[in-house]
Amino acid sequence: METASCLRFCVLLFIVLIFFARYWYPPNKPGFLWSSYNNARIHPNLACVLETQISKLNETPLHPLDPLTAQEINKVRAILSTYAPFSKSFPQIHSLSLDEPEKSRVMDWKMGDAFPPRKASVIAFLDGETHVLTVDLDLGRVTSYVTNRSSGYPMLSMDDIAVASQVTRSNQEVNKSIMARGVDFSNVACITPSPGWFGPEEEDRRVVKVQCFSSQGTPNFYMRPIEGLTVTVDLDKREVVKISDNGRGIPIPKGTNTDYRFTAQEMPPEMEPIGPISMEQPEGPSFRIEDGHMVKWANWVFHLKPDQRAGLVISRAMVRDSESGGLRSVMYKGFASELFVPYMDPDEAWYFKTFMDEGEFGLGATTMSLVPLNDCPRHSHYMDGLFVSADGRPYVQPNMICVFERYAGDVSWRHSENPVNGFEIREARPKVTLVVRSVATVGNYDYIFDWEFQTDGLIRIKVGLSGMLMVKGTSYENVNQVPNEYEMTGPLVSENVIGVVHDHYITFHLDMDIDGSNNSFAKVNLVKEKTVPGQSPRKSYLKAKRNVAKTEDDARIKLKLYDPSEFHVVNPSQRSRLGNPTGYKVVPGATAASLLDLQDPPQLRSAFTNNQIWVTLYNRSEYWAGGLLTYQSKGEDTLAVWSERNRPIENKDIVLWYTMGFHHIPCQEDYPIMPTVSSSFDLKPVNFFASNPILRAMPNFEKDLPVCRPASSY
Ligand SMILES: *[C@@H]1O[C@H](CO)[C@@H](O)[C@H](O)[C@H]1NC(C)=O
Ligand SMILES: *[C@@H]1O[C@H](CO)[C@@H](O)[C@H](O)[C@H]1NC(C)=O
Ligand SMILES: *[C@@H]1O[C@H](CO)[C@@H](O)[C@H](O)[C@H]1NC(C)=O
Ligand SMILES: *[C@@H]1O[C@H](CO)[C@@H](O)[C@H](O)[C@H]1NC(C)=O
Ligand SMILES: [Cu+2]
Repeated sequence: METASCLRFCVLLFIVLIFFARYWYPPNKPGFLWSSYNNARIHPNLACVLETQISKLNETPLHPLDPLTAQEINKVRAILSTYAPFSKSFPQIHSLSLDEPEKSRVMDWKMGDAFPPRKASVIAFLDGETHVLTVDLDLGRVTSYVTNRSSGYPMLSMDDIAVASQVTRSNQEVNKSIMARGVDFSNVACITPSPGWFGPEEEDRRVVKVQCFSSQGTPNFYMRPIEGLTVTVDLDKREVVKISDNGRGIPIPKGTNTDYRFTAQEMPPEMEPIGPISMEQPEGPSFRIEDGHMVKWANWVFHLKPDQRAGLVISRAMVRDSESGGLRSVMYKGFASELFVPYMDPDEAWYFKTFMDEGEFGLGATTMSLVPLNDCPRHSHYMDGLFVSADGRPYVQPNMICVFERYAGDVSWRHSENPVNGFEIREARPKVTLVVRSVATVGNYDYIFDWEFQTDGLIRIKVGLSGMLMVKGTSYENVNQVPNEYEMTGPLVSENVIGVVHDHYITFHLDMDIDGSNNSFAKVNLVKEKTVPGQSPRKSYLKAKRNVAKTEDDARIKLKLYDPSEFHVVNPSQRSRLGNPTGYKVVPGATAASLLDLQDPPQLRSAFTNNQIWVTLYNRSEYWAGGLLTYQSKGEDTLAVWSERNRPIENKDIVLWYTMGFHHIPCQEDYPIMPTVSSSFDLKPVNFFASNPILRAMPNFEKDLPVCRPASSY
């Protein structure tokens, strides 16, 4: 029986593996030793299965939160083209996505009910003006619009990036400067860093910086900067407004051994080979994705969708009560709201590198297809994004999210009992989780976003950083040539290459709805108590003191190791059998805080990183921590500004914001591509369940796990 089921999968796999073998290991690859090593890893008789579940885009929405369909996007485009302000020329579309219905409408909606009106939220740009519009698809017209909402501009479109690159390449002065450094123009790759905002000089027009690299001899051009050459391009006039060129004496790093592609490796790794490895699921995965977007797994149900700006959005996350079996609300909506990456170098070619990658470039827009079996394991389900290009037409971003079950060999709970007490007990339960993953590749950097759901009710949000450092060219080849190492803005990571010190901050919008919308935020502070003489042999102990935040001011949290607290979102009107309010706590992981001057322009724009935790009153206009229009913004529309209103937040519909931070001092191992560095934080039930919700979880039994072996051994 077991053998038969293994064999069934085997045939399919065999075919797929042959295909893969041709793809991964081209027959004419150089390096004899290495290719025979590779071939040893292809075992044509292995009995397992490769099963890629390809998503199908819905033709009609099936849930009020479902993204706009291709038909709906086309309809919005048609409505916009007859809209009076756009009658002369169609604007550039920088964002076009579902305008979600009011929360209460979504929460009341049940399968089979009529839909709340389908609306689109559009950010368009025409003749120097930003138009923020709402289009009602049922009424067939624009129902609300504003122009120039705040200082900033919309997310760059792919067209903008193409324009910037083309304008730069056709500039004679740039051409001359690049040729003067001995770089052949056909081997030049340019990137388009956003300019940030640094006062009046670049205000009132959309600009982008352009910097170029030599791609001669390597696809990893990031490691070969043409240092000091920065071109400022006006995106709308399509012209160069400034060229700063002060790095001519700096050599372009050689870029030897920087090609990271598997096919370019000529030597095997210096280690014992690891055999093929994968998780077995003899009966296939246990999750379902219904109607394209509803994910159902174990005790969890949630809505999942791709988003051009946020990457992925989790909505209506509900967990089944371990006693009653009823579904209970945990989180109405969760997503990465902004990503701030300031580089620590005041030079002319570096000072502006203070990216707000999400509002400036988009985490979904920069997401590319995941690599099966490597980005996501076997049995993953892949979901496509349907996004909108600058001309207002839909396009598919294929396989941009994957969903899979993870068994990493961990234990979800266990105990063994010492026989001295009269019991011979060894109980352990395997930990299986469900992961939702997408990876944004914002230029050189890759951000791996994981939302991991556990059966004990915990949600772990994890971000992994990989890809390429943004490096700076230098004339130094060795630290012994450097008169004063502290004068460099980062360590030497290769000859003529400095890895500039920088930070990464990812701010999450977490609209917690614990058993309903009206929640409170409580700090549970550990306080050191001292005993009075004679009371106890102890001198000191800790007590937990609960403080419920009344206003937004009370909920701005800076983490402190020596003044620790837990941070609970509770529903004060939903009490457990014991009278405790039901809740979830946010549990910070390894993190970092921004140390920039609070008045430094990048920090003003990213003031949402001034605290690690904030709680705000729910407001459907307050989704993007760095503001709706982030590009070149001055910081008047950030989470920090909203929180200043100091609204009451006790027993209200509230939103929790958490910022995860990384300080990054590069090192040699980050060159030429970084091994993933990650951090996470948890949303963990606290007095939410009556007791351990996975007490009755099943152990693994040998009989349920047939072992796949090479077919020749049967
Ligand atoms: C919007 O900004 C543009 C460019 O700065 C300006 O010409 C226009 O008058 C502004 N429109 C409004 C309504 O403020
Ligand atoms: C750069 O300048 C050289 C010499 O003037 C010219 O031959 C070449 O076509 C130019 N390249 C581009 C891309 O404009
Ligand atoms: C939440 O509280 C408000 C009063 O602050 C009340 O009007 C509203 O009905 C409550 N909502 C729910 C879902 O209980
Ligand atoms: C909701 O947010 C917008 C944008 O920040 C703001 O203008 C509006 O006053 C807010 N509404 C409330 C009730 O706070
Ligand atoms: Cu980094």
